[in-house]
Amino acid sequence: MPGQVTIWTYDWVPKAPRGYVRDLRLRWALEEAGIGYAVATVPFDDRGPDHLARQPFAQVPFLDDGDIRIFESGACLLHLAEKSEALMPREPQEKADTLQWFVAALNSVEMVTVPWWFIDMSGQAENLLAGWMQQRFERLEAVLETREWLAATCFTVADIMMSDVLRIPNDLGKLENYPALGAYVARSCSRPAFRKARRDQLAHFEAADAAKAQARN
Ligand SMILES: N[C@@H](CCC(=O)N[C@@H](CS)C(=O)NCC(=O)O)C(=O)O
Repeated sequence: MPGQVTIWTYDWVPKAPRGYVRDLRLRWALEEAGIGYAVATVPFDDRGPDHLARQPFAQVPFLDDGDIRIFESGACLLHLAEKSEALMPREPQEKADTLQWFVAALNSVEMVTVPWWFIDMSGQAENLLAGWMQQRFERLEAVLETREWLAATCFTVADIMMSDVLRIPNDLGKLENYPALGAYVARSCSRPAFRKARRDQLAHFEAADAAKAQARN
């Protein structure tokens, strides 16, 4: 459908990742921008060639925007940011600030936090990435002690990405020694757009549970 924005996610996931599946980043951005969207699904259990044709690692999310198809949550968010100043200012320096912090969220913070988290989940006594992750948090703490949002003087898509990246360490208690970071995540996650995005994702997977239960009966 021309102009229709569709977020693709899984039809179902286990309980643990609910509320964290990265389609939430796209939902959040679209809610912030006030752009309507639909949600479509691919099977979680049986990832076939149609899914691989859209996302070569058989992951989610990916996005349709009319005839445009795009995968990687970061690429999808930057694509959406082109559609709305609510996500990225148009003034050149403010736009550059937004882009640098957006990439820093992925390439300097998430590239440490996700491997740290996987090692943490494996139950290893010592997590060799802990010190590196703390260094990143210390530097970011110094930045966020001085301002409300990362780029420009307003909330941008860089804050969606950075806050979402920080949510997992925050929820695991790893930001307790970083009050500015903790307050930043709380500030971001208290936004109505985030709350709706999270609520809708949880409802999506709860509906999938109900459909599965009905199919069994
Ligand atoms: N870099 C990718 C990562 C996507 C990703 O890790 N997706 C998760 C859900 S949040 C997934 O599909 N996990 C299942 C898997 O990797 O098999 C992005 O940001 O879109």
